[in-house]
Amino acid sequence: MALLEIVVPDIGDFEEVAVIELLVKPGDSVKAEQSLLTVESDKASMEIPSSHAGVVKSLKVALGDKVSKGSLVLLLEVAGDAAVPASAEPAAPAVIEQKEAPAQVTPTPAAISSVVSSSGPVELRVPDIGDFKDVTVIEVMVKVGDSIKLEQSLITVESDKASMEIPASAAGVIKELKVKLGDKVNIGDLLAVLAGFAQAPATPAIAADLASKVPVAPVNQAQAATDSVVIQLPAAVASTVPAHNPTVAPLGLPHASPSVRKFARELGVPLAEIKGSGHKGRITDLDVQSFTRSVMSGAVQTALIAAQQAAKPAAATQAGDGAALGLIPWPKVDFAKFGPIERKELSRIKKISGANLLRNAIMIPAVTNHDDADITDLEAFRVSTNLENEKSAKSGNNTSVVKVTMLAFLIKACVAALKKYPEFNSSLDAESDNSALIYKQYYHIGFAADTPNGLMVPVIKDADKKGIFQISTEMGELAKKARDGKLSPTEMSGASFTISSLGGIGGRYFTPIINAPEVSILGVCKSTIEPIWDGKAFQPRLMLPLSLTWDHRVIDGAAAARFNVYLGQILGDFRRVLL
Ligand code: CAO
Repeated sequence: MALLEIVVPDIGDFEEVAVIELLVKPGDSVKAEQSLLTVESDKASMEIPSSHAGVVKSLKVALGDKVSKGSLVLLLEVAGDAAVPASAEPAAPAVIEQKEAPAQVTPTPAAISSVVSSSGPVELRVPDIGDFKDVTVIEVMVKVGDSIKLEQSLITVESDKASMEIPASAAGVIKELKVKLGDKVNIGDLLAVLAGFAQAPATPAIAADLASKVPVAPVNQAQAATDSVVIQLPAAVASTVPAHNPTVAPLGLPHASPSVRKFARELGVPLAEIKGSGHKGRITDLDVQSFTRSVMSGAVQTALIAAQQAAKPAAATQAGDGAALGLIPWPKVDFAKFGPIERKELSRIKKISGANLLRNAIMIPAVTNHDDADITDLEAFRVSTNLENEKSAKSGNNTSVVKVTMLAFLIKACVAALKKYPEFNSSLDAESDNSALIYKQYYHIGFAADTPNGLMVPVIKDADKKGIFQISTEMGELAKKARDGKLSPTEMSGASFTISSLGGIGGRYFTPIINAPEVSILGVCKSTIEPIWDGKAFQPRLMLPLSLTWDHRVIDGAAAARFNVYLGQILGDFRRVLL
């Protein structure tokens, strides 16, 4: 085994670009060419892939860090030793090969001057876009007759790993458009013909800027003699499209081009909340505009009311001053005036989950039903099962002792209730503006885990097919991973229902926030012995407080009450599952 330093390769003109997404963590096995992180400048984002297969030993960058060519990204443990250098320069094999970065073509001064002085029709062709071949046009941002500016994006192309915006190297009016949605393009393909340089840059300063940013192919002699000038477009800028990858956690980047992301950032619009109307659900600038309009026009009135009710200090930190929702500004207080204070940055998890919680609290018309389940017999069974296990372990009959937890029984009971009331295991179909319900035929149950860094929700997949022992084992492993910060995105995604248990801590009832796009969540608190009237006398029974929050767009109050009653009946007597 050898340790390899992975550094940022030559990424062209990009300097001091921000790390906006970490796609791996220590302990992860990565394949060669697997993406490690995403960086973003104001114009583009790109994934930095690994040149080697190996295991991530440690990360050397954090979200928000600024990196440039040569910055150390991570240490990778790779098989073999002598063949691998301990530290690799960008050009060395340890880093992403040059071909992975946007190709750079150095323009000649002659080429530049021919660009800026020509006034005839101009053919715009696909530049050298590295290894990308037969990439699909997924967005055409211009049309015939459009006056385009220098560097305005013309089209977006997409491979299975990345999307690229192709900007214009010259200003002018589009006379002919040679590509349409769905076309496959390659280097050199003709994209459009400009009717001359209506606003061609002419000053030396702009020409110099062109020289640094716009690679221009040598002018073809034959064409130079005519009015047409063949211009090679700037090297493509790559943007990641992780939304296509089902294993990526819901916190991945929305499916949008860099310019749309920039536009959204400028307006303070959270892209994650926008439903894209473009190809494959891609978010366009029109989507960003209409989202902004709907917020400003009060179309999310319900949301505003909920926001006013739910506004808490933590919410303000996640949503700026609330102005985007039309709320009065959040009070900014100089607390130091009143006494000693200490400021501590929120953890990354808190920042991310805070934004999600705020969105869910605002967007979902949520109601919570409280009920109690009599778990006297179930708890007795759980305790005796654990005792039997321990005994059998001591006598050497059972080497792997699994502690059976109440949460494991709750998961099984919830699966039974979800089967009986399937709308609780559904999601609104965002693709059709919430006009349909998607009923899931799988039962992946998320459970909230308290970790030193904040709340995480690992998921027990296919809980309907697993027994109590297996669920208890998996839960123990996932909860440990959550506390150690080692959960993978896959282990946190795909839940169809969530349980938040505060049973081990205390309290009576609470109002959990739905984990969108799920439509309900069960909160569980500490069970206590209570006097329950059996018709003749009060009996001491162990009662478990349940708090079921549900989305009123999907579920009615009566259904929620039935779900809780049924859940209580199952927890009271699991044999009912068989009925
Ligand atoms: N009532 C009474 N006691 C309970 C109970 C309940 N409902 N649930 C668990 N307990 C007891 C258990 O019996 C156990 O006691 P012993 O140590 O004496 O055996 C103890 O609490 C710990 O229980 P456990 O090991 O079974 O753990 P758990 O399944 O309750 O919890 C986990 C696991 C990951 C859910 C928990 O560690 C956790 O993180 N809980 C917090 C979740 C949270 O933060 N929710 C809020 C989300 S909204 O902000």
